[in-house]
Amino acid sequence: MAATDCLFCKIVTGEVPAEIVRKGERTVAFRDINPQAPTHILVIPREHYADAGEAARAGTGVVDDIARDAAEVAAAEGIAGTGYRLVFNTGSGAGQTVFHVHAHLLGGRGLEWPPG
Ligand code: IU
Repeated sequence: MAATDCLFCKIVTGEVPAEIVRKGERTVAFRDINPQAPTHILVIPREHYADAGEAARAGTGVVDDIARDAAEVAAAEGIAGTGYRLVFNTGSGAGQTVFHVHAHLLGGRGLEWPPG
């Protein structure tokens, strides 16, 4: 179910434009407007969940769908071989600013650890 006034729900419905790279049965992937790496794509479920914990607790397998579809996008972007990072910022203290769960798919450059 879409949440009113959720920007990412509006990207799913097409009300808000985005550079979509993959439309799946349960997820949509689009390029981040403020990329932090040569490849920076957000993978989101079509259904609205505030964060990764809420999505996992729903018990619908949607977090698996996100991870699997992100792997497909990584392969299509040519970064599956060199490696990529999938990040769920969860909570404002961890940098979450949009409260519709999304995995950041980052790659195309060396990625340091620990992250900032
Ligand atoms: P965060 O983990 O909630 O901070 O990530 C939100 C991301 O959404 C962030 O990287 C933004 O650049 C990105 N984003 C976007 O791609 N398109 C938008 O219209 C908005 C944010 I608002």
